Amino acid sequence: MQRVFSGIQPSGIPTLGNYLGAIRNWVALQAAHECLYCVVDLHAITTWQDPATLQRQTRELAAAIIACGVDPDRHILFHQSAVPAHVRLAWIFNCVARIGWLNRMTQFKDKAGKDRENASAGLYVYPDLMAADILAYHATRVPVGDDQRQHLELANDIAQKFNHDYESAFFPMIEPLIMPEAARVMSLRDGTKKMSKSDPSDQSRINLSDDTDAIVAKIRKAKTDAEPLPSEPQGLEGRAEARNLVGIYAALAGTTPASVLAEYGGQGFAGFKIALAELTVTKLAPIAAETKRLLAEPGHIDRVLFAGAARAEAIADPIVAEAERLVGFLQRPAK
Ligand code: AQP
Repeated sequence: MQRVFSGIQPSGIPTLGNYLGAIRNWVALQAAHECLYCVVDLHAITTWQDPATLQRQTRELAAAIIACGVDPDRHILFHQSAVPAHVRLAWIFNCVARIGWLNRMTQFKDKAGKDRENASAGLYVYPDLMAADILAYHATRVPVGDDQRQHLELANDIAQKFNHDYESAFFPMIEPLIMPEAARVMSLRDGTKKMSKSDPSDQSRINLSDDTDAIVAKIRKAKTDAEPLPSEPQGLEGRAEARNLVGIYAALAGTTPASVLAEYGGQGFAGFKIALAELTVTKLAPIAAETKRLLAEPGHIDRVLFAGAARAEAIADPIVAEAERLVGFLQRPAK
């Protein structure tokens, strides 16, 4: 059975983008894979996180992932900081990856913005830690949103260079699993910007914890243009906001933009937005309710995460110990 690894940062409340681009696929993959899903708190602190908020968001995110349908008994759900193998391997990968490779990462450029000199060193080497997250488990299948494709290519470059430098075939190649519909959900305020849980504007995103009123209001106010919806997907060219809303509808309904437009093409946005809000509420309300229920039981989420971490460590430890042996680090003597 192939091993799947994927992670999500506790840097805010998970959004519809995280759900459609990642978590929904995580749930589906459980049927035929061995899955490790990780709340990547080490990644989150590459940008400033208030400590108390980080703790709360780590629990809330884990609860939301379970509420979406990830099964922490049959698969493994854990938080990254509880498994030191990630950092051990990331350091080796910092020494394998080339500065020129990291310089090409568009996510660093986006997140660091104009003030690059003031970005954390952690943000710069983020892709090395991400490669370690996956390769510490010899995972080969990684479900991510389209925005993470470049990082996975870099992870494969790192694996290849490690294998070459240390004359081994130790690390396998990774295959990104990117679902075509709504692989990239965009901001409700700007169709050219990704929907992000850390966007300063709450109106730009739908949070998995939003109630019906909030969802309806955000979709009603979502930016659109003055034209009616086109009858075919080609008509969405150059209309980023319209394309985004149609893409979200198609992804939530499990259909294609073409069939959404076959139904709504020629109409204005008002009616379409009502239908989209209804669909979104139907899909997200049960998730929000279950998240709330899970969080009401004190200590439960922590117990789930630490139990997952112990099982994750049992897989990662021998793999990372072997990487360290290949590098030339002394091995712990047998007792
Ligand atoms: N807008 C999106 N559309 C599709 N997929 C998305 N993902 C995130 N945003 C979208 C996918 O969610 C997974 C987890 O992402 P992450 O939390 O590790 O980091 P991110 O990609 O940087 O997500 P955010 O929401 O934008 O977080 P912040 O605001 O903290 O930077 C990934 O698989 C990602 O593709």
